[in-house]
Amino acid sequence: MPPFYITTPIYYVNALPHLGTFYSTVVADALARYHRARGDRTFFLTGLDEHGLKIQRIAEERGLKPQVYADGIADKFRETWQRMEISNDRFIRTTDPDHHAAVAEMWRRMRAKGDIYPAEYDGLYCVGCEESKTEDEVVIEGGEKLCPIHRKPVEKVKEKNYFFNLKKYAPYLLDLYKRPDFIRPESRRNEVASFVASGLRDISVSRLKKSVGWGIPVPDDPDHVVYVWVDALINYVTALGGPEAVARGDSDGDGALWAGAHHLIAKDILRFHAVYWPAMLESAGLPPPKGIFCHGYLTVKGQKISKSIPATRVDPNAIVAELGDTFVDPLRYFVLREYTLGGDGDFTYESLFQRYESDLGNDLGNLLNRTISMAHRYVEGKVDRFAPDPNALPFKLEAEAAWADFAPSRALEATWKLVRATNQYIEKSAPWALAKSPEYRPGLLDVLGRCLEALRWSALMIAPAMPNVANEILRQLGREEDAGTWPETWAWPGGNLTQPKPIFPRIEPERQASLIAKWMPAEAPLSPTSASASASTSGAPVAASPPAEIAIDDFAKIDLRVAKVVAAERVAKSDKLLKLTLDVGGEPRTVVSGIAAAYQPEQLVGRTVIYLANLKPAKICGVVSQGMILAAGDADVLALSALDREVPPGTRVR
Ligand code: ME8
Repeated sequence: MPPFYITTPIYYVNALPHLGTFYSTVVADALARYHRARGDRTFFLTGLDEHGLKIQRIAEERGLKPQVYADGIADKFRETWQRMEISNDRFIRTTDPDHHAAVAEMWRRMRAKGDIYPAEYDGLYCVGCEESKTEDEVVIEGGEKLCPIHRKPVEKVKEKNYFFNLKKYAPYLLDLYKRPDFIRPESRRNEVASFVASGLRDISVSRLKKSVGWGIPVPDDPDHVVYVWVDALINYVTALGGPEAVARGDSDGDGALWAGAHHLIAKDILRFHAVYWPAMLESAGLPPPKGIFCHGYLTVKGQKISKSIPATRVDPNAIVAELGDTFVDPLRYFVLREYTLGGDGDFTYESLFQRYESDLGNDLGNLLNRTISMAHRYVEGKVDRFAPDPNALPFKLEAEAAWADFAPSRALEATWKLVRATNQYIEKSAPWALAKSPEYRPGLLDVLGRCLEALRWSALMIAPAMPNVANEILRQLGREEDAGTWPETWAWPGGNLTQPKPIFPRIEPERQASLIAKWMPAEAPLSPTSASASASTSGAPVAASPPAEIAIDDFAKIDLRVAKVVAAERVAKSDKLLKLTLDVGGEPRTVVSGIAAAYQPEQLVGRTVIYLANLKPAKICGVVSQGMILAAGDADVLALSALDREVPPGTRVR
């Protein structure tokens, strides 16, 4: 069995946990719990990214030393994760002393390889992204150069610092991407591979201490601090004992865990993990991680949940403060079951309450309650026989395959097949009828034993998602000793059944409505205050709630036309944008469109689309875009507009 080492991103201390960071952390936790239950050597790491200009400035604004500021936020994260039953083996902070040592060691190794060299840096920097930007990557508004993600001015930086020879690693990286499962899902792998294939630039990996003081000093050159992303990525190696331990892969320490390292991240930080990080590791003589799993964004009304857009803030702490700690497990279950890992998903409180009622209350809660009640009522709580269940094993195998495949939603779906099938089995075998005559007693015991065993299996199979609920079910079954294991054989081993106790109390509709009104005020502005992490075609933030009504005259101002794509190519150094040449009946038009993640250029040539002709031209990544094409989707493009029969380019669409 290979070891299983799972990491979350280390979150910036510029904000408190929200549903987005909760999601990544709960997914990692569930995977870790599953692998532990299977007996795999497991290590689960989460933590905080505390250095860099962004944090330095926030601390300054609050009149605090960065360390004092970071300590305060770190306490909040720790408390939150403890409350949410996050079972991390270490909570790493980039200000931890062993991390400083690991960063220094990695730096020395990369330098010894000849990959770090001094050079003049003259460019643009977005503090929000903590990343340099090229002229092509910024949008110009009101004469100012803005980061398309943060919509804030980028800063001009001109200083001497150290560079890393990233270009040299392009062939290595392209080769690495051929490994199945190195980057999942596959669409993300393709995106990264085409980014690397389009040409890499060397990256700046230090800043002058006098401009960014809050960081780890560059070994042997105290005038510089290590670039915050280089610092941050190394945390994954620090936690296993540092570069030496990982290079040796020593099995007596934690170094051997590296062979099973999986980084769970969202797509915002894919490039750092899939391009910079493996190149740094290779340079330092360390093997790459086993895999990078990139999940999508959770959104509210189509807008990415993000710390900088208050109306999208869904606060797991606030939910649990209101509904009690017993709601931690339902909330965990909801995010794991509702969203397919890898895709985007919209959050609503309505769907949270709905799953609580149906999956948890009606299916699982009901099964527990009725089974234990019947066992007490009909056979004094003593069940020493059980019937086989031909479907339990296939359901369990399905769940195992899904957990192994980073698919919590499918794993829980398979688990619920067992729960639901057992409820149906109760209806069909009608224990209440069997209880009427003593001659049916053996059959009655078989039915009840099968239900109890199904509950025991279900408890163990839901434990990665709902550890407390699992324990409570096992307690009611009198099977506490099974906690932390995975079901093996189908055989109800007997247990001291307690009195049934409902685990998912009903939340009355009026209560639900008033909570929703409190958490999601109807008037909450979703329009961008400052940021949307996914830039739309024009670089403007994605529109959120449905816009206000318009009159027909307003619509008449919009000039929609049929257009045919005659050429399509990637926009250099952008993984989101394609440059399209359109036949619109007259002069060909050029449009820059943010559809590169959903479509390959060659899929588009010859396609008919709907084109907004009278949009004011805008310069995007150095290309003048004349209008835009219509597509469906919010944070991500899901489908392109099309017509159901051929009409000539230029035809009006009304
Ligand atoms: O990027 N949906 O930290 P960060 C899903 N410090 N996941 C979300 C999300 C959303 N709406 N919003 C945030 C950083 N996340 C760096 C990482 S790692 C060496 C350094 C999650 O605080 C998701 O996992 O901005 C995303 O990748 C991460 O939070 C970004 O966290």
